Amino acid sequence: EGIEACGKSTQLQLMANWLQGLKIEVLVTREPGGTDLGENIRRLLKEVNKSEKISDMAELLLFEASRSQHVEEKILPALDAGKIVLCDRFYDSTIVYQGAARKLNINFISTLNTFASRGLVPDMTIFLDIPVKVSFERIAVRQIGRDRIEQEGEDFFENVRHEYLSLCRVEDRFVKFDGIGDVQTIHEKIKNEFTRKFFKN
Ligand code: Z5A
Repeated sequence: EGIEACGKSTQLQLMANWLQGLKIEVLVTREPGGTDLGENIRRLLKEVNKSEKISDMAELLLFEASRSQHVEEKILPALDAGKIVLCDRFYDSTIVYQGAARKLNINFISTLNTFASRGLVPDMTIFLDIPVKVSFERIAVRQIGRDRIEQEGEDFFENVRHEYLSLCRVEDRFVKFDGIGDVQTIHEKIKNEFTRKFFKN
């Protein structure tokens, strides 16, 4: 989890490579997306459509629809098969983006999250923390333009980051890492924490 361009996808792929090197089966997936339906919803949510604004509530329900399909079609079967599921964003993104930033009711979102995910709770949630300024700088050097949500202003992402930091304080499954610094060094720190938590008694 984290604000845009915090390095989630980079670190997730490094973790997948490491685990696969240990002959551990992993499912690498993402939200929104992860299934055909979810990837279609993802396109709808990311595209900038100047003629129609997606309402905040419709946006929330689209994220939850993607999640519901994802959990049923991909995540639960992978867990049943004994795989480790590495997911780029999960329902905490809905708490911070649709709850803290869009200002929809967080208790209601928690209920929807539980419903859409069939009560699943991640064993560990990694939060990569970077300042909003750094996020904007990383997005600016990227070749692709800003998607619909990325076009929100600085205050929006400050609220997102602030809520992630609050979650880190209250949810035991959250582990916070500094997302600034050398990619490999961050990977080593995540790997060490993962090893401590899951591979040592
Ligand atoms: N969203 C929501 O609102 N509600 C929900 O319930 C869910 C999602 C599930 C999904 O976007 C959007 O949906 C997202 C939240 C919302 N919206 N926004 N805005 P996404 O998943 O496609 O993309 P993203 O979350 O915005 O992240 P990203 O752009 O894909 O970036 P990332 O995965 O965090 O980082 P990265 O791709 O690994 O790296 C980004 C760049 O930084 C890249 O050029 C790297 O080379 C560079 N990088 C990575 N690590 C470093 C370090 N350590 N130093 C320097 N540069 C680095």
